[in-house]
Amino acid sequence: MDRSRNQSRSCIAASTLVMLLCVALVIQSAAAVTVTVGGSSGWTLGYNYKSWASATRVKPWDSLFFKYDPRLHNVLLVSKADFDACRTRAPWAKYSSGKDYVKFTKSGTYYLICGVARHCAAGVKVAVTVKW
Ligand SMILES: [Cu+2]
Repeated sequence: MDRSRNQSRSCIAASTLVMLLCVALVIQSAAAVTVTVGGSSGWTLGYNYKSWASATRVKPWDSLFFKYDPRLHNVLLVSKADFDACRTRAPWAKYSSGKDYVKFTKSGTYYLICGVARHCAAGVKVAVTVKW
C-alpha cells in the first residue's frame, strides 16, 4: 500500500519537474534578444550581409541593431521590389541615428537597404527572415 502511494507521489513529482523544464525551455526560446546586423562589422560597405543573414536566427520581438556612422549610411525598410532594384525613394521607414533598433513582431521576410549614394547596389542591403 505504502509503496504504491510513494510511487505515485514520485511520479507526480517527476511529471511536475518535466513540466517545469518544458516551461523553462519555452520561456528561454521565446526571450527576445538583440541581434547586431553585420556582427562586429556593423552596417557598412564591404560586408557580406547575405551570408550573415543565412547564418543568423531572428525571431519575432528580437531587435535588429544597426550600428554605423550616420554621416556615411542610413537604413531604409523597403519592399522586396525596392530591395531588388535598390530603389530608395519610397521607404516604409527610415532610420538614421547610427544606432538604430528595428523590431519585427510578426514572422516574415523584411528588406533593409542603405539609402546613401550607391551603397545598396554595392551590397549594403539585407533580407532578414523573422520566424519562430
Ligand atoms: Cu551606406
